[in-house]
Amino acid sequence: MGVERTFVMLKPSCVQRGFVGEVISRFERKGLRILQLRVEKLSREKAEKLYKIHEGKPFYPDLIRAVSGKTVVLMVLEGREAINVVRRLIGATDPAKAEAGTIRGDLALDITDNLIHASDSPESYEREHSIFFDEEELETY
Ligand code: 3AN
Repeated sequence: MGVERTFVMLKPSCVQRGFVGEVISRFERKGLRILQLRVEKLSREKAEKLYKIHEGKPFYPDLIRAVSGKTVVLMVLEGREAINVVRRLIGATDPAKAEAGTIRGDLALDITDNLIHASDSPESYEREHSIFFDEEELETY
């Protein structure tokens, strides 16, 4: 696998608990490059687009409520096997089961508000980053 890009959203709880710097630092220390980074109040419309695949699941209403109208940090990261690397750094979806040393393993406990979202495949990356960023906005260096 070569160089990839991935989309990451730091959820409202990550911002509110003051972990933005810590999380970005973990990505940078790993060697990932930040191609885009923005702070935004997430509209309900964009939240529903981002989590469209979960529509109809029991946790969907809580998930949308937890992120809509609240401040999030959006970013595109680049690096070798970035999609899998970022998911491993983040840890399992359920923070109670996430390995110690991962972001969720170290900093989260609640499954609905598990601090971070990251793309799980190249197809998800394409779909998700285009909700928030224009291709020409992505820096390269
Ligand atoms: P991940 O965030 O690890 O990619 P997904 O994409 O399966 O996990 O789930 C998206 C979000 O939906 C999770 N970050 C979490 O907030 C919520 N979620 C997933 N599974 C559950 C569940 N069983 N109960 C409550 N919330 C869930």
